[in-house]
Amino acid sequence: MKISRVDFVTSMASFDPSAIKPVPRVAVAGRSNVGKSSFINYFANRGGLAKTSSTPGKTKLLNFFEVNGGEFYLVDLPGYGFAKASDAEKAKWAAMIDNYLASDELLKCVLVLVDSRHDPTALDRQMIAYLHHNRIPFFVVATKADKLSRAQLNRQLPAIANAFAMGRADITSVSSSAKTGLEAVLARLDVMLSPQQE
Ligand SMILES: Nc1nc2c(ncn2[C@@H]2O[C@H](COP(=O)(O)OP(=O)(O)OP(=O)(O)O)[C@@H](O)[C@H]2O)c(=O)[nH]1
Ligand SMILES: [Mg+2]
Repeated sequence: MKISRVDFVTSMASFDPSAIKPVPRVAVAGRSNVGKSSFINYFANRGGLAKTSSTPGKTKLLNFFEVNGGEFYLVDLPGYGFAKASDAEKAKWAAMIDNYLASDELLKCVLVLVDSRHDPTALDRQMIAYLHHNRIPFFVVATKADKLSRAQLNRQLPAIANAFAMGRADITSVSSSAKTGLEAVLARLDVMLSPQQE
């Protein structure tokens, strides 16, 4: 797949399919601060398209980005597990994510981002279990690969796969700051978005 352009379209607090085109959606999910919005900027090759922050809890709405003038949408989701959020805020974000994932009939795939430096959290495992249970295709993308040496990555990626009861081949790693790893993600998306998958 070739990405020629990515444009921000709209933000929503609750999912309204009538506000966007009826084309496939690929959502980007993961813990707060894991690098979802940065990944979207890397994907778009456009810094500043999705708002990022070193402070967790930056993305607070569902943000829709149109790829290649309407081939599909990338959906930047609020992060889960933001420790400093109030219980009310956590519940609101969890409901927003759940409402979206459960109701978008054109959702083709979820990229579950995890930090390559850390073992997955209980919330990450919950997300994977949720996607399994709801039969939503997904794959895991380990972020911030630039923070680890090749040797460390070679240890950490199998550990992450293991924590999710997946194979090592089910995980790819990216660095949005060093701009590495996108090709492998795009190759998987090609498969996920191919008409045979419908
Ligand atoms: N070194 C490095 N830092 C990264 C990378 N990706 C993101 N970051 C940093 O991680 C922090 C969080 O990035 P965001 O993209 O805002 O994370 P997010 O998952 O969208 O966070 P929320 O919207 O709060 O859920 C920022 O300080 C980014 O600069 C990466 O590949 N390498
Ligand atoms: Mg974000």
